[in-house]
Amino acid sequence: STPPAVVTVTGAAGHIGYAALFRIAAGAMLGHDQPVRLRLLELPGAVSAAVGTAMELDDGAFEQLTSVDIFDDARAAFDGTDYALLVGAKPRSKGMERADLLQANAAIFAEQGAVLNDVAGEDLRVIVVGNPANTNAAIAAAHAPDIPAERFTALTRLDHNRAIAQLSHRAGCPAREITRVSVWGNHSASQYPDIFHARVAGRSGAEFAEDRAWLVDDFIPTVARRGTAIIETRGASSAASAASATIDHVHDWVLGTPDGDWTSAALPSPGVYGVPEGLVCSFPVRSVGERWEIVEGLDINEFSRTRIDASVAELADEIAAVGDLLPA
Ligand code: NAX
Repeated sequence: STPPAVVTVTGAAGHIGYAALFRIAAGAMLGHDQPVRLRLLELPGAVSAAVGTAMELDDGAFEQLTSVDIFDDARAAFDGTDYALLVGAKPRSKGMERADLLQANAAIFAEQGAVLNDVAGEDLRVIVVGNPANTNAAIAAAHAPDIPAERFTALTRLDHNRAIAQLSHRAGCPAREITRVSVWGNHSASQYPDIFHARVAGRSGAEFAEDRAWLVDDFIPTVARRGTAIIETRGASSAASAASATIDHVHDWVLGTPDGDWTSAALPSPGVYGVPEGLVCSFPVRSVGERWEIVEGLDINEFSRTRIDASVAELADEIAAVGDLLPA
């Protein structure tokens, strides 16, 4: 029988963790035939909430859920892990500057990267969800010298899915008829959802992009500011959609992207598309043989270039702001 995969979820008692765990247990992430051992990592004050979540997981009687263990110690939670879903992060509090938020989280992810380096399984895959996700992933990778940098990724699949949803409304077609959308850059308001290479129910995405007023004043800002719109409308930040996108990301990484399509994920740049090496930047990607491959050779027009460059400049600024937490 298939040996169980070890999945560690940090911030497991938070909103995204709560929504993700039940779908992971049900097989949505790694497949319905893959047994899973769940490890929940929380801050000491939230351990009781995690224990309650574990009781509910128990009550799901999931066929492939082998065990659920709860930790407030990263070393124990990451020991031998195959998948690290790094969701837990320090939220921005009132009056906190962005630079302070970057620093506080950089410290968390530096430590988690170092611990993963010491104790994680041979075949570790990491997805950072906690914000600022791209830079947190870069910091974790920098503190894990023995793990290939490409194993550290950050979530921009939610932005990708949001772009598909908006385009499907515009085109009046179902989401499944839209392929080859690309999200470039940072998971922030500077991100660039690119439809120039998309296929939309048999038409080219570039046709829709010809309506520049819609593209610039509607589509791009709606996708990039969707998180804020959700907070304003729902009264709480995106949780189930973020959990769903996290599951999509790992699912496609392990089980492959569909033929003829690609998705978006933030990965350490190998120096392609003018993105400096090492910045964790969102690219169009395919998964082949359980490895992300950046879709190369796309023609980047002037409009796209300017927007990609702006988001990449923001990523470079973030890294500069936490520079003292990067190993020399
Ligand atoms: P919650 O505040 O509901 O949950 C976060 C949990 O993490 C808390 O239970 C907290 O105790 C725990 N935690 C904090 N520091 C920890 C640490 N060092 N080790 C272990 N656990 C720790 O937030 P939630 O709504 O679940 O969001 C989690 C993160 O996802 C936030 O940083 C949020 O900004 C980020 N998001 C990222 C998205 C993306 O697309 N990349 C979209 C959704 C979301 O905004």
